[in-house]
This record gives sequence, structure tokens and C-alpha cells, in this order.
Amino acid sequence: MAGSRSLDNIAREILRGNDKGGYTIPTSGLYPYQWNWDSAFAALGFARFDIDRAWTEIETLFSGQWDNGMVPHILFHRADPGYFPGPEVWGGTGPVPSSGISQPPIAATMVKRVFDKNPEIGMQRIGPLFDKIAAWHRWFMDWRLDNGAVCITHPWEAGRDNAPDWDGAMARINPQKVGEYTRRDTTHVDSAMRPTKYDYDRYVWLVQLGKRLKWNEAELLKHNPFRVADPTMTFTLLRAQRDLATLGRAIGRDVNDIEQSIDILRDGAKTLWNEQLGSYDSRDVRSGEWSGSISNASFLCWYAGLKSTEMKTVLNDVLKTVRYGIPSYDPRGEKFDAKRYWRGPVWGIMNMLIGTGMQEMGMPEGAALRQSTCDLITEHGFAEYFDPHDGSPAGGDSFTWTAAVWLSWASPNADN
Ligand code: 9WN
Repeated sequence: MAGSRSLDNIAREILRGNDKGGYTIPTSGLYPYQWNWDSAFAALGFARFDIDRAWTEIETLFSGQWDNGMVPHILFHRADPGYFPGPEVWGGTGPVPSSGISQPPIAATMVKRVFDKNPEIGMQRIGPLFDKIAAWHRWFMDWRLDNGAVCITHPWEAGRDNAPDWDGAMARINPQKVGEYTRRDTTHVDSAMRPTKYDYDRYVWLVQLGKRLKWNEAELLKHNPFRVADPTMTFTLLRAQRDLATLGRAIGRDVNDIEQSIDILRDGAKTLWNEQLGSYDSRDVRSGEWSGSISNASFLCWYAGLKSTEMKTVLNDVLKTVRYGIPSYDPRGEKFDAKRYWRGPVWGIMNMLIGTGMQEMGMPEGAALRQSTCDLITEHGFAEYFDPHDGSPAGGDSFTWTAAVWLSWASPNADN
């Protein structure tokens, strides 16, 4: 087992190794492009040893922002045949070839943390970024709210691609006319750890629909059968708006609009409380049905600044069932699968968001989760995700966000 100092060095090497010049890929082979929330985590990792590079990561991400404010979930800076679906399948309409959907808006929160590390440099870099982040958040507020909760229009948008949360909405899609396509992910990674063909047919069908509608949000609102109000999006945007307001005040901007949106999102978060399940849950806006899913996103309430003793009880019950928390889906649920992507495995990034939320709330569970994430990475490496029972690594390796989580939170040398 490597010591924490040498693990810090390995984590730095992973970030440097995945650096393609101004942006970082999540891992080579499986994900050869710039992903939205991965880059926000990467920036935080870089901030431990190269503050300038941290700012550049976010600036490159926002170079792909669309005229309507949307920041894509993938920027295809340089074509790479190793990933499907690539730029031509998506037909993004922004300044950089891109996908047509977004991802959890954590950038403002990570930018605030990078800013706080060195406010002098932060003051030089934050100005233009503040406006761009505000425009992105406004796009969510304008196009994606359902009773104040933030909706996704594609499972990839939540970053939790094949979570059981979407099963109901996915089942209503008939992907018959999707045509032939070749997946590339299963050439890089064991297919038992990836979404199924059933899921991929529907992912691709939704991409084809969006492209046909030229990614016009008003049209998508009318025609896209997939619209799910999601705790990942709602809690991260609520948190991000708070952090953006703080940054705005620090640089003398008018933050009235942002403050109003905080109230709307706080009310929206209440609509994700599933009383029968006794947990935060996803809500299918088209059918009105609950997903009935206790996922790791359910525990992002504290990160969003919401107190919840009920979720604390749920968390302790879930943690009793695994060696390494927090599983992406409740192991007591029949859809739990310890190895398959977002249907069971543990993700360091989610642990960090949830854990920092708990630490900020003064909950001792936060430090315990940090320690358990430290043990997981120390014993099992910098994998994309892990089996919650035995910690065995899954998905891609030398993974950017796991290295970033280590450097900025899980390592005993990180400032917590
Ligand atoms: C699709 C890059 C991304 C993460 C997502 C994760 C996975 C992509 C894929 O990888 O999704 O966006 O092809 O499976 O689910 O959260 O941002 O690491």
C-alpha cells in the first residue's frame, strides 16, 4: 500500500497525464474528450498544485458555451474514433463541436473553491467567467424547471447514466428506428460494468431526436418524452447559485436574479421529497410517477444546504449494507447491481460532494465518509468507480476525477 505522499504524487501524475493542453480528459481510451462536470472536479485537483492550470480548465470548458447559455456535457476538441456517439451523431450547434445536452452544474462551486485558494489570482480570472456561469444557470432556470425542480432531458445529463431512476421514463421510449451503430465503450471496459444495449438504444434515440429538433429547447419541451426532475441537478444548481451569489458579491455584481432563483430552487427541492419512500427521489414529469429510488443523489441535500434528519436515518440504514459507502443505489432495492455503473457502485466524486455537504452541516458522518473514501482509494487505486462490497475497481483507470477527489478531499494531506 502506497503512503499518502506518494499517492498525492500519483494523483498529480494522473492529472498531468490526462491533460491535453488546456483541458483534461477523464481517462484515455474510454473518454477521449472534455466532459463538463469532470473538468470542474479536475480544476479542484489542479488547484492543489497549479492554480493557473485550474482556472484554464474551466475557461476552456466555457469556450464551448452556446449562445443560449447552455454549456455542453462533452466538448469534442479533437476528433477521436474511440468514442461513440461522436460529434457528427450529436450535431451540436455551439462554437466548439459538442453534444447537445448539459451536465450537473457544479462548476460555480468548484470555481469558488479555486477562487478561495488564491483570491488575488481569482480576482484576475473570475470576471468573464462569472457572466458565463450566470448565463448557464439562467438557461437551467428558463428551460428546465418543473415546479422549481431541475429536469433532465437525457439520462447522460444527470451524469448518472443508467441509474434506476430513469427506468420508468426509458421504458416509454420505443427505439425501433434507431438504426445500426457500434458501441465503443465495451471495447475498453467489461460490458458487465456498463449500461446494457436496451439502455444504449434509448440513449441514441434521444440524441437523434435532439439533433432533429436542432437542440431547440422549446421544441424539446414539446416533443421529448424523457423529462425527469432530478435531485442531482436540483441540489447542485441550488448549491451553485449560492456560491455564484457569494462570488458576485465579492466582485461587486448585482446578484438579485441569482438570489431569487435560490428561493425557487429551494421550493423545487421540496417537490423531490417522496413521502412514501421517506427519501429524496426523482420524479418523472411526463407520467407524474416517482422513481422510487434511493440513490447517492438523494444524499446531496446537505451539499445543497438543506437540513434533513430523515435522510440521515436513511443513510445510516444504507451504510449498514456495504463495506464502502455510498452506493449509487440502495443495496436493499431489487435493481441493485454492485458492478454496473450507476446501479450500485461507489463513486468518489459523489462521496466528496455529499461528504463536504455533511462536514459543512457539522455532521460527523462527513469525516467518516472522507476516511472511508481515503481507504477505498488507498486500497484499490484511482478507478472510475468501485464495488461497494469489496472495493474492487471498475470502469476506466487512472481516472481524472478520482485523482482530483484524492488531492482536494480524500488525501490526509488535503486541506479539509
Ligand atoms: C456519457 C466522463 C463521463 C461522466 C459521466 C459518466 C460517463 C459518459 C459515458 O462518463 O458518462 O456522458 O459515455 O458513459 O456517467 O458522469 O461525466 O467521465
